[in-house]
Amino acid sequence: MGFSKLWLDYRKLADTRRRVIISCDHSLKDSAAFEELKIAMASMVPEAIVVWKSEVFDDDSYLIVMTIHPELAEEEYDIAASENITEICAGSETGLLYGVFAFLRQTALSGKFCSFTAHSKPSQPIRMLNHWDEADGDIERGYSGKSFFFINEELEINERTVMYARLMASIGINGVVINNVNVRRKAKLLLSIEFAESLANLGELFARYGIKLFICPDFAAPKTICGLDTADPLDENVIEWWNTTCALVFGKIKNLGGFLVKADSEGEPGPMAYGRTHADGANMLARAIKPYGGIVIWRCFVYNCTQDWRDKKTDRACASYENFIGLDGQFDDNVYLQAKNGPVDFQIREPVHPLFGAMKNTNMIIEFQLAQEYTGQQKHVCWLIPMFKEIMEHHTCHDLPDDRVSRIVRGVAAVANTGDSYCWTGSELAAANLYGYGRLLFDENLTCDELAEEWTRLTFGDDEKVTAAVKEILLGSKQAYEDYTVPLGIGWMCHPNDHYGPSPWGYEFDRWGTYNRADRDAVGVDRSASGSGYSEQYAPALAEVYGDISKCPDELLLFFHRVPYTHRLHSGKTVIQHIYDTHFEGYAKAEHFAELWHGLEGKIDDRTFKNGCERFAEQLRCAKEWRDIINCFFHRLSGIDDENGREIY
Ligand code: GCW
Repeated sequence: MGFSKLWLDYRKLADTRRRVIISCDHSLKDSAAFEELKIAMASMVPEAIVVWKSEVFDDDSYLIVMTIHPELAEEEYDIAASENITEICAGSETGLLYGVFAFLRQTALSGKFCSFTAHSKPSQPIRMLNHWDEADGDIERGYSGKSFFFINEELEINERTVMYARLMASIGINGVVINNVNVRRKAKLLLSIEFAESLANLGELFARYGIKLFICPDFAAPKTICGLDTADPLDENVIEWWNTTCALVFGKIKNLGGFLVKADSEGEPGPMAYGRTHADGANMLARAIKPYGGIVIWRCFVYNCTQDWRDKKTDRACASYENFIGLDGQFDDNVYLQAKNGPVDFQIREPVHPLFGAMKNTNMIIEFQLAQEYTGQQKHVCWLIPMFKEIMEHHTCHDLPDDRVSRIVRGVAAVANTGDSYCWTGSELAAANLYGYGRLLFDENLTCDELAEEWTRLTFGDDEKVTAAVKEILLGSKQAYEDYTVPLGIGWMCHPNDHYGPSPWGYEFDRWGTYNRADRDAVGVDRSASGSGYSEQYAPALAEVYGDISKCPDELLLFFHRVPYTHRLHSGKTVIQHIYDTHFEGYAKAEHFAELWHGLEGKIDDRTFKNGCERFAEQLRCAKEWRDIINCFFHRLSGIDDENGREIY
C-alpha cells in the first residue's frame, strides 16, 4: 500500500530563483539535514538546481548555510533567515536536522523564503513513541491497519520506514519503541540472533534521524530463549544471562536506546512472581545495559485485573501509586518509571496520575495514548492536544520549585496511532494528534490554536475556508467527545474488550476494577478519605480539593464522589440535567463538525474528503448511540425528566 507524506508534502513556493546553494562542511553532505533540504527544494523551487557550496552567488540564488556550533546543546538550533540567505546553526547533526525542519516549516507556512529568526531547544529531553506492534503484523489497539515495521514476522526497512523516520524527526521524536509492551509469540525472540541484523539496520536508519531505537524485551526471556527454569532477577544465572545477552545485542545494534518493560501487569511476567520488587527487576536490567548507555523504562500500569466487582474496598485507581510509592529512591539512575497520564487507563477524563511529584527521587516519564482506544478509535475526531497540554501544565501542589507535571517528568511517551493505512493514522484528521504531540514536547509554549493552524495549513494548504473549518473541528472535538460519551469523569461506559461505543454497564459486573456504581439513587465512586482513600494519594492541597464534594471540579466529580442525581454542580446544574444537556450538545457539535467537513468538498483532495465523510458518518451514528443510550440509562435509573422535555427513549 502506498503512503502519504502528511505534513511533509512540500508545496511549490512563490519563487522563481534558479539556484539553491547549500553551504556546509563536507562532512555534512551526507547528513539527513542536507538530504531533507534537497528533497524539499526540489518540490518548493522546482525550477532551481540545488548545489553544494558555490563561488557564484547572485540575485538568482538562495543560500542556505549550515554549521555545527559545539557551544549549542545537541538538539538546540539557531536560525537567521532572510529572503536571500538562511543560516542554520546547531549543536549536532540532529540539531541541524531540527533546524532544517523548522526552516522548511516556516517557509512552507509563508509560501516563500522570508525573514525570521528562531532559537529553539526541546522542552522535554525524552520524546518517545510506543508502538504496540506485534511481530505477526497486528497492532494492539491499532486503528490504522497493520504494522509497517513487522511484515510476515520479519522486521522490514523500506521507503515507508524512511518516510516514517523523516516524519518523526520533523516533529522532534527522539525515541521509538517498535513492539508491543505485551510481548507475544515471535516478539519474544527479539533479543535473539534472528533479529539482530534487521534491528541493527533499523537502528542505523533511526540514528540518521536522531531517533533511538527501543524494544520491549520478554522479561521471562531467560526461560523462553535460554531454557533456564527461572527469570528471578536476583538469580545469578539469570543476571549472567542478561549481562551476556545485552553485551551481544548492544554490541550489534549500535543505536539501541534500551528497553521498555510492562511487568507483572495484565498477565505479563515480572519480578513479583519470584517475591522480588519492581526495583529488583528494573535494576537488574538497568545494570546489564548500563555499560552501553542504555536506559530501562519500567511501566507503572500495575493493578489487579482479576477483581471481584462485589468487593467495594479494592480500588483500581489506587493500585499504581500503592505499587510504586514505597520504592521511591530505589531505582538506578538509568531507570525511568513510565506512568500513564491518569491512574486508570486513558479515559477521556481522569485526574492526573498521583505519582507525579510524589516520586521525588525517581526519574518519571508520562505516557499518553495517541491511539484512540477510548476516544473514538480514529473514527471519531478527537484532537487530544488540549488534554495533553492541560495535563502537562497541571500543578501537582507538591513542595517543589516548580510543581507542574511538565517540570517533574524527565520525558514523555505516547502510544502511537500509526499503521500501514495510506494516511498513516486511518483517519486523515487523526494525524493532527501525532503532529501536535511531537511539536508540543519540543516547544511547550505553542498554543493549541497555533498547533492546529500549523498542522492544518501544512497538510491542506492555504485555503482560508479549509483552515477555519478544520481548526474549528479540531479545537472543539475533544470536548464534544467528552460531552456525548462518559459524564463527569466516571469513565468506562464502553463496550468491553473492543472499547468502542456505549455500554453503561459493560464493565460493571466484571473483573477489571472499572465501576460506576450507578443505581436509582446515586452515581459515582467515593474515592475520598471516607471512601477508597484514593484522593489522599495527592499532595495535601489537592487531596483537599478532590476529597471534598463542594470543592471537587465538576468534570471530575463522579470520579471522586458518589452523589445523588439531584446534586448541584458548580455550574448550577444538577448532575442529571448536566448529563442530558451535554449529551444533546455533544451530538449537536458532532453534527456541526460533519457539516463543516462536507462544506469542504472540492477544496481538499477527493481521497481525504472521502476519508473524512466516511468517518464522520460513523462518528454521527455512534455519537447518537452514546447520546441516547447514556441519557436513557440515567433517565430510567433516576426517574427524573429532562427540564427541557427533549426526547429520551
Ligand atoms: O489500555 C489497556 C489496553 C491494553 C494495553 C494496556 C497497557 C498493551 O486495553 O490493550 O495493552 O492498556 O497499556 O498495557
